[in-house]
Amino acid sequence: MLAATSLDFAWIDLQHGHNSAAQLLPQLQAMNGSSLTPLVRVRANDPVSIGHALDAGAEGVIVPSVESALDARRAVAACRFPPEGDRSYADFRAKYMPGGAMRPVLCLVMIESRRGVADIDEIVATPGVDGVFIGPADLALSMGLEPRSSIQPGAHGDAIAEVQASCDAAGVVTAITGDPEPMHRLGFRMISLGADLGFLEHGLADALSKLTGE
Ligand code: 3PY
Ligand code: MG
Repeated sequence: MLAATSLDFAWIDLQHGHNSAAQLLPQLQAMNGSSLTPLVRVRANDPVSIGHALDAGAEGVIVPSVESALDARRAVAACRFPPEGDRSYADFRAKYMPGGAMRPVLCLVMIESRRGVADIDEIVATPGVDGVFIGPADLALSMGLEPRSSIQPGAHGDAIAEVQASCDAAGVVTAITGDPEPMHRLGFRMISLGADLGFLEHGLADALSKLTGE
């Protein structure tokens, strides 16, 4: 269904939600070959999870909780074959994709903590980091705030603006989740519109309210 929309990308979440690594392959098969770029948020910054997602046909990975240049180098190394990195070669499925098993893939690192914001310049300067995905909820938690997916005025908003400015200066894309309209006004050009369960919840609430008037 997603592949038939005009979305530019979709991400399959293996960090949160209840998708499993076994479900990943058919989900990617359904999206490969469409105009949509399938990304996978891996469960953690570890080479096995990252390699598995890329071998299964992801066009890129979103790596959670990157807090330092060391974390960023680890994520990049898992995405790139030698000499740039140390990704292990497997050609079972990926070789049938356009570009083959060694096709270029995106490495997006998530900034979602105060520590990540503090090290943002070093993180975006890491060769091979294609973009930054901001996690507003975890970032808020790390600042002692409510874990909302929106941008909160004050220190939270300032931290997000700082990340955006560093990414712009380094020439890497900044992506974010949350309410798309304000995010777009703030200059974000890669925006995650929401999640399947949220759409289901809101769609059901809308349908019910039409019936009950509540
Ligand atoms: C966050 O807001 O922390 C996220 O990871 C968004 O998915
Ligand atoms: Mg998060």
